[in-house]
Amino acid sequence: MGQADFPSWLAQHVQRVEAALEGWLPAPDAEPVVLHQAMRYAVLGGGKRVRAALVYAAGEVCITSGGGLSPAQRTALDRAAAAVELIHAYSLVHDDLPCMDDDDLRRGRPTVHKQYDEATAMLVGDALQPQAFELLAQMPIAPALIVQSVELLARAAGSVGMVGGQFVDCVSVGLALTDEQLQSMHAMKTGAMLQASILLGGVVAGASSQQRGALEDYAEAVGIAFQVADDILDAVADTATLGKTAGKDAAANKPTYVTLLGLETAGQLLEGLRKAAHEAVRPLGVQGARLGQLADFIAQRNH
Ligand code: GRG
Repeated sequence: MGQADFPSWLAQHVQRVEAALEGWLPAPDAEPVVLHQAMRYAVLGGGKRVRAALVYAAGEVCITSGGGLSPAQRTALDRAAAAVELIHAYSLVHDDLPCMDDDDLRRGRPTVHKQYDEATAMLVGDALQPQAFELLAQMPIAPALIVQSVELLARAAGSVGMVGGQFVDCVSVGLALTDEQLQSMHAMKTGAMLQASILLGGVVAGASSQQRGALEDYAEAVGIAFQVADDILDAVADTATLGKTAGKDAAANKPTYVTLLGLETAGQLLEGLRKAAHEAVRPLGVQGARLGQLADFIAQRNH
């Protein structure tokens, strides 16, 4: 499993989840047509598919038998990967609304409320969320693993995870958060869904307790690394284009890792988290290398 084959592994798995989403989202001519078209617009309009890739990588790592994933496990991973992307897409649609970040562009295209309208955007998010759980419920694996998967994703997406973190973020505008408070907010807002993607891959693949332990340690590092990288990218992009130094969130008076730590220390934190992610998957042996490569991709991405 060399570094060189990572881009083709990633492209292949992005293609897999795209095909899964394309096939499982409601057809564009199914009633109510506009809602279904808007759901497809929200989900199929690009995106790096990092969360789906984490599901696949974690699942594949946990299958140590020579035969690899069974067709049923492969289908279950497709459903789990599509489910996390549906929740993620819903969160972006709602996050872009005027009552939240009020963004006009997402993934290089008009946001859903700009392309359609606000009520449609709200309902798109509302509809994507239950569809994610429908996909999990239909996974062809042991019922006990389905129940664990549903619970895992529900907790990560809810008030002690993504939605809770978004709430804390919304009410923190203009406040001086401590390092711990910022970390906790991001761990909930973005980290929880990334962590759930990793653990979901393990659950679906029937991971042993030793494998689950390694995935948990890896997930903790990657969950934070993603946000630190995002804050650095935001700050660097703004410095290049606008001459500002701390990024869009900072300009909106939202605390970020860069405003709190400075660019250099944030970069050091990111590198430490990247190394911690590699360390965490060491017990998984040679198979763990894929997760290490994915951690590198998340930490070193340029968008
Ligand atoms: C509104 C319920 C609700 C939750 C919103 C995750 C989130 C919570 C909002 C996203 C806001 C945002 C832009 C956060 C920065 C980090 C982040 C999640 C970026 C977008 O994720 P990527 O880079 O996006 O994985 P793609 O488009 O590649 O899927």
